[in-house]
Amino acid sequence: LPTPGTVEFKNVSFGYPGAEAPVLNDISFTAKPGQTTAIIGSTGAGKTTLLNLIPRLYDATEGEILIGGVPLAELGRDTISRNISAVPQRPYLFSGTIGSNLRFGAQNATEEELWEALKVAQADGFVAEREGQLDSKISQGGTNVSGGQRQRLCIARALAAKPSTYLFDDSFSALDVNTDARLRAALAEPTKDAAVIIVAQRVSTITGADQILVLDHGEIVARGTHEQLLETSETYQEIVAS
Ligand code: TTP
Ligand code: MG
Repeated sequence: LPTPGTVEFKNVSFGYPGAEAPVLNDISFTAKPGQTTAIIGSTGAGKTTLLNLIPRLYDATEGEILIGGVPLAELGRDTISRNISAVPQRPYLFSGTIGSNLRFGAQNATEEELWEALKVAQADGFVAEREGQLDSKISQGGTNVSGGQRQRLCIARALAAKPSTYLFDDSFSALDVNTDARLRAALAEPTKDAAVIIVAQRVSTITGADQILVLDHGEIVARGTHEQLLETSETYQEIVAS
């Protein structure tokens, strides 16, 4: 993979198989390494669908997605999964230990690296308090940790893999505002050379993003920085006010 991995959408449209209307319509943007691209928009706007196209959970119906200038179809699934860490909207933990969950995608990570990832994800404190720490057991689906802890463990897992692209689907919403802010500040260093794409509910999560895409009914209706959008986009103003 030519690194660093710029993610580029070129006139991408997508509809779920069997559905009449497309969910995404003519989406074009570039997410550059070292930058944060944020996606905001109401529920059902297509944010998750858009993110899921990047690791090829589905393929675009029209248009093209490229990473590092190479079309996804030419990259191969192994390369894609090695280079992309996605934290899904409903993060999932496997039955096993905290360590084995963190090593998914980072088999050779040392314990030190796992603790470093946990620290960035603001998860080192509660893992240190658990009996067995990295060896502490996670039940199927991660039901013996809280939703916010599960989210942070999945963020730590994403970091441990050291990818060139990070996809965060609403990953900060279960966190209180202060933890959210600390976590994003801590993310700056480990993600500084990566393309970071963040779907967010809370505007405060993304005010510092290099570019914000406002998605509405599958279309990008506005784009810019927080300050620019406050001036130019009624949809964005409504989101901020809500
Ligand atoms: P999403 O992409 O899930 O919308 P979203 O992520 O913006 O919403 P939220 O903020 O609630 O997370 O859905 C867009 C549309 O696609 C919606 O009409 C539901 C539909 N859809 C399917 O038909 N099948 C699917 O598997 C998914 C994920 C969505
Ligand atoms: Mg979603």
